Amino acid sequence: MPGNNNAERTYIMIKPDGVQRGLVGDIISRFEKRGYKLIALKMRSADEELLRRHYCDLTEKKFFPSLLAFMTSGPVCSMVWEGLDAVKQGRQMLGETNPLNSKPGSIRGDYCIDMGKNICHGSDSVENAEKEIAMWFGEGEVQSYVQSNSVHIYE
Ligand code: IDP
Ligand code: MG
Repeated sequence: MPGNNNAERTYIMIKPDGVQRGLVGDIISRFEKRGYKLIALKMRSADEELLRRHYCDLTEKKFFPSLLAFMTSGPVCSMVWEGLDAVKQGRQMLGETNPLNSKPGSIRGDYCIDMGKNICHGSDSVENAEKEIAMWFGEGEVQSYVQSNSVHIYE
């Protein structure tokens, strides 16, 4: 429903370390249990061209080559979650970029210790979320459906 706050969308990605460590199910489960609606999901191996677009604000950083090597080291799991404040809540659920600053209870705060292997990505603004969704998913890959339990999730 356009114009409806409950329809905010965010792009969440489980990075190659999270896939290898078997955390896909747990991460999906956290978003499901929170009440968010899963509207797209797939695995893929990202190439350099896509990652340069995805991380366009970071390409000049010293750590970018190692980020690129890490992100192309194996498949990622891409998701779109929809719901109230999905972008900000998604970031809260992920934790801080540096796991040292991530509170226990967050994904990074529970599962990782190194900034270069921090398990997951979440969009940092509604605008970037829409860009990232369009980058990682094609038309028709994002579903539109009524979440039947929404009356128990929203006032
Ligand atoms: P975010 O993932 O929390 O949004 P960004 O600043 O957008 O953080 O950085 C993207 C990713 O680049 C981080 O999640 C992390 O994997 C990596 N990264 C960011 N800063 C550093 C750093 O200083 N050293 C190593 N890797 C970094
Ligand atoms: Mg970021």
